[in-house]
Amino acid sequence: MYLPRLIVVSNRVAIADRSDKGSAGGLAVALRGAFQTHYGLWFGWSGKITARPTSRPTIVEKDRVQYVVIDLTPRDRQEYYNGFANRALWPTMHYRVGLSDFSRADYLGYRRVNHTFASALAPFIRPGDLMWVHDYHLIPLAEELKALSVSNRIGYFHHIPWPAPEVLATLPGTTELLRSIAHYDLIGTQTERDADNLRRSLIGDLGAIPHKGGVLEVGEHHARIRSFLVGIDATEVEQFASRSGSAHVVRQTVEGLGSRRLIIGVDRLDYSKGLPERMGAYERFLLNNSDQRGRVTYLQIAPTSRSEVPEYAAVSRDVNEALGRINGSLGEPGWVPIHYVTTPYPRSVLAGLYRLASVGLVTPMRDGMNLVAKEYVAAQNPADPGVLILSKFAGAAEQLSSAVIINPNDKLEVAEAIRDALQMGQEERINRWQAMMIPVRKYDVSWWAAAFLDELA
Ligand code: ADQ
Repeated sequence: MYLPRLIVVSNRVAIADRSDKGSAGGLAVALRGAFQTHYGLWFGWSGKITARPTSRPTIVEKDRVQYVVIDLTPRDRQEYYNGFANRALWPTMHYRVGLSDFSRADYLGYRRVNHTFASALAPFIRPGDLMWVHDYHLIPLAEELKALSVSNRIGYFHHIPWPAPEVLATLPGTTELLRSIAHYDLIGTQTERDADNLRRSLIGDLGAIPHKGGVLEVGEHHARIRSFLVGIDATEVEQFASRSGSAHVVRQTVEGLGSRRLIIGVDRLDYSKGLPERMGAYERFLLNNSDQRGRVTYLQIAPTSRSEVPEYAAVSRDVNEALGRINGSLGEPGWVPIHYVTTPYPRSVLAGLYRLASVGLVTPMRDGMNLVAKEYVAAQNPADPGVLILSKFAGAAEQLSSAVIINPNDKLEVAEAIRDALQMGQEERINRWQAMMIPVRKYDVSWWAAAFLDELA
């Protein structure tokens, strides 16, 4: 079967690495699957900074993929990446309007870098290539490419939530971004709720005309908007988890636990993941169930991310404050209530740790999908699975309705869910787990990439 060449564009490019090193980021994990079937090219920022602007890319070939990367200037990184993308768009799209900090200079920097990306990429594009652009950093890219006479089909996948129109409208510049996004032929969101929010913004703000099949006519453009819930490589996680017992970290954890039961959380350190709130709920659980003190251990793995953005330093302080308070006031000689580590782990080790845990705590305040929820489920022992506690505000809740679904803003509800999960009988655990494994296996990462690319082609 003939497959067109695939060009993937994302802010950062993760050059393939078979060493199974940990990379804490959902996008890199998800995209690895897309290149397993298509020959292709991956374009984006190298992660490096150079003093002078350059649009001459560096090219690296590896495992059937050509990586084409450019460096950014300190100003680009500040305005485009730390600024508009991560201090304005990210909080607004996660419904944290109060944390959003708009600056016109950052917005102009965001548009400028999108223009730089388009100019550097255009010479590599051949007729017939399928183009797939990823995430909120690059909303204007199709418009920039089309201005350079690129006429290929271009799809866009939005990995984070698309907020309700009233929320989006609080951020200056978004009417222009809506005009830009309409240049894509296909726009994928995680959930139907996100797709609906985007359609409502386009209709309300730009007077777009809805047609059959989720297509919107926006001026001279026709964009199709559909949800494609992103999946994981379920088979890999299952295999890693069932073989992970010998890994050093896993053995060490087993020894350290003794007869205690493990509760696990794995997240990038980000305010959207609700870590201080989660720790507060665990504290409430220990206060209300004093018989559980010394009988459970909560392991929170949270590698730092975006540390140059002030709100991330603030969440790090909040986490450390909660950690000190809880471990100081509830810990006892020989028992630490929360173990907190900031190290990235290989995927195989993470899978082993998930499998050890009686409870998976996935309680984001908002999340596009949340792959950790699916990884936790896939890693469980089928005969004796643990219980997933999942926020209703994670996209994953749309598929994993057999998890224990909670509202992360209600500490007591989460505390009670932890208690119930620890007490849940084997039959109920198995029933819930089997129900969740059906979508986790069926709608895996290969399904996601194939479904999007088929539709785009
Ligand atoms: P993220 O916000 O990064 O992703 P998530 O979906 O949970 O969140 O993905 C994180 C990934 O990083 C997981 O695969 C996890 O295993 C890995 N990871 C986390 N901590 C790690 C550690 N210490 N060591 C190694 N690996 C670690 C964004 C959106 C999500 C969306 C994804 C994919 O915010 O909502 O699900 O993209 O679309």
